Amino acid sequence: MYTISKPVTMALLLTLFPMFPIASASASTSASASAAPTEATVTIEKMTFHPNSLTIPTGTTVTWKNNENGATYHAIASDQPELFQSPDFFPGETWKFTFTQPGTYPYHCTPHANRMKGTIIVK
Ligand SMILES: [Cu+2]
Repeated sequence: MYTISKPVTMALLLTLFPMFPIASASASTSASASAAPTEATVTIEKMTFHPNSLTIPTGTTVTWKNNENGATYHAIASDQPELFQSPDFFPGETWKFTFTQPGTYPYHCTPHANRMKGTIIVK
């Protein structure tokens, strides 16, 4: 009895056990492939972008949020012409842009170009 049931148990273990790593590996692969788009936020306070330099994965949507006190409006524009340009947005308002290509994207604030500069690094 033992000589028969033991090999059967071993065979069952060998058959079943490798399924767990395979199942978890395929689960994590599909999870990263179908992951929801990443979101990131740059806050604007006292004429400064926080963070000033932001590194994100490709496909991330960046939201710029105007957190100024008062009525100071800002507008986000890529240094490279015609890549992105927001309208003016006021305290409490936001503007979003999705980065679909890897690269380094320096940008500035249109009304305060001389003192408000930031960089988005897309990997
Ligand atoms: Cu500004």
